[in-house]
Amino acid sequence: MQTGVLVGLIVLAGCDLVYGLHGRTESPSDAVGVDARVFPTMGDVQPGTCWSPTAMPLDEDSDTIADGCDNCPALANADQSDGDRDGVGDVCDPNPSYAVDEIVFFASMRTGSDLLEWTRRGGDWSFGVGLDGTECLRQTGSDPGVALALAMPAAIVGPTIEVQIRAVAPTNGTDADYSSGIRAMTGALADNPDGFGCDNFVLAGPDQLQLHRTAGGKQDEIVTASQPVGTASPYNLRLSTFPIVDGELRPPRCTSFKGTPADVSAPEPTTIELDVPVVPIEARVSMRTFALKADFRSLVIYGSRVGF
Ligand SMILES: [Ca+2]
Ligand SMILES: [Ca+2]
Ligand SMILES: [Ca+2]
Repeated sequence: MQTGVLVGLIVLAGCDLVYGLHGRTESPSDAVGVDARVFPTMGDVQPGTCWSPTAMPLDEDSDTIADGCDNCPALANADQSDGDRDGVGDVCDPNPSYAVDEIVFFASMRTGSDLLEWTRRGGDWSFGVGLDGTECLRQTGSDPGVALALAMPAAIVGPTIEVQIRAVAPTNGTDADYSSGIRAMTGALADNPDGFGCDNFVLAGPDQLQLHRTAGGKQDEIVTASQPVGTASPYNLRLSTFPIVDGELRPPRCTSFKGTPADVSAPEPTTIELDVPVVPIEARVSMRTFALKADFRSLVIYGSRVGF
């Protein structure tokens, strides 16, 4: 995707404040730190509408719908069902009952050029043939104990990040702390800015999914108990910064499930929620590894049409 197109999409994501035909009018009753908001429950995106203004002829999920016209480009959904008509298919919609979501970025990782404009914060990021025999984004850096990140150039409002990751090998041999994951960064581009991260810790015992918060350029303590998710490589990882539940904004949430996107019919989800204040967020998205080589596939970023 070209820079101008991406920036344009992001601008649209942040400025479309009047989207939606039918909204809830009641205020959240028990949310802490959440202002009264109106979230539309029905949009007006017509079936078959292409979300990308540029042609994306590949079909990542092999459901016969080309990526740029697929309302879930990384998950097979030939019927394109979209109950709230916001343009994001039911099976991948971060908020399927509220017409607030949109696809703002997708990279199949098969073309080798999808992420060339992103900023590299260490690591050896390159496109190549991964362990599954297909093209992917590979982080093969050998820096021990260093977060190796690739960050997108501009911020998105209320991002949900979804990616398929396959951990490959540790790079420091003995450290038990190997991880790969995604992050919504609310600070300036730095090695470890403020924001929320969702990592899967692997190769040192049972895989664990952890949602953590960073602040002041330093990673805080893990703010939720980790949960084992079994052997999960490859696994799909999703970080929703502000999911909407029963009409209220909820804290960030990590979800992970095993298998390829085509296996989503039988996911094994693990959901973790944080008891942290819900605040407006406009964040950059990054992918990262820590002392770990990994293959990344099928990056989807959803933005919010709701003005925070
Ligand atoms: Ca498709
Ligand atoms: Ca699809
Ligand atoms: Ca939808």
